[in-house]
Amino acid sequence: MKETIIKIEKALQNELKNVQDLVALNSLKINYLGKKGKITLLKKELAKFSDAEKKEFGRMFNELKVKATTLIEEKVAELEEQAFTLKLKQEEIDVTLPATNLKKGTKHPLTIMIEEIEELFISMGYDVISGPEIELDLYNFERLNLPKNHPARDMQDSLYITGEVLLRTHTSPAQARYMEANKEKTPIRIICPGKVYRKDEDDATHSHQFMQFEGLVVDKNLSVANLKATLELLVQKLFGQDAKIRFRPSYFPFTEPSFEVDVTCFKCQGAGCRICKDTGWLEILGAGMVHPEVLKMGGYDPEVFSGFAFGPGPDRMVMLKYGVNDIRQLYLNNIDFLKQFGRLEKEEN
Ligand code: FA5
Repeated sequence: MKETIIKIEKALQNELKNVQDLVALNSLKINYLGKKGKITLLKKELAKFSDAEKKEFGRMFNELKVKATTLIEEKVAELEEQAFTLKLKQEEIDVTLPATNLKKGTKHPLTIMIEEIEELFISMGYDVISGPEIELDLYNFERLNLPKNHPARDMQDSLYITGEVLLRTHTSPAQARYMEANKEKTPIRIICPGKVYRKDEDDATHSHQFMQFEGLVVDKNLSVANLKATLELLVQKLFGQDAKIRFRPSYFPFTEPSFEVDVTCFKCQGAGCRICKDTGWLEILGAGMVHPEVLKMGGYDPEVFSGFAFGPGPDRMVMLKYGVNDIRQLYLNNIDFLKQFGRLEKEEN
């Protein structure tokens, strides 16, 4: 019996050395400690011996069983550790490998334009605000000195939702809303970029949805000179230091005097070409001194306060700056067209 026990232990130790994985180890365990395993069957042999031998062999048998269990458990731990280390190695990340070149999206040209405009005005102390695209007739027209049935309402073909609610036709309601909310607070210096909507027929220069941004300054002693200086800075930032502007008299019910503002043609620098129809100038925005009635309705005494406002259309400015000849390109989501505006994308191609 003694020899058998020693033999089994040796055999177990030898076999354990060759076990490479947990599956093989499990069958080895069954082979020794399972119901019909070599060690388990040995117990039955004990019955054959005298009481004294039973005592000695029984102790040896128990020691063998404990030892076998321990050796197998240790082997389990060893194999698990090996498997874990292997897994870590397989999943190791080489941080020195060059990164894969992910295709990046690009900013939409309108976003680029608006961000450039915002940057300039923020640097001059303006706040950037937003207003609702679904607007009340009250702010879109009435508070801007356009009472019901005013003929100038026809200047902007409107999309009404109910009798009193419409899609804003311009960003000018921001003027009325901001003055109302900040009564008597001066100075006001805001720009309000956003989408506007008109029942215009879409063509190369008109879209039924386009961008505008409203500029409004209210303070004491403001004059057309302040408006002109501000707009000069704007066009120089967008079209270069040599860009010049000129004011032409115009009419908006909410400004007096009112102007159409032209910028020197980006293509011919004023010499005259096809783009500017040989005039050397391109129209970019409407502007003027805030009408006394609009100041009054906004809660500002026109005897004390004055203001200027301007409303450029970034779509047309993008067209001018980048030579886009059809406004609809800005709304078609044509990837090839949009890609041209991403500096990063350009570098990649
Ligand atoms: C206005 O909307 C006035 N609210 C601007 C203003 C603000 C005047 C403050 C005085 C003081 P107008 O309708 O001209 O004005 O539009 C302003 C600009 O929006 C135009 O110069 C043009 O750049 C752009 N625009 C007008 N209609 C369209 C259109 N259908 N598609 C694309 N851009 C347009």
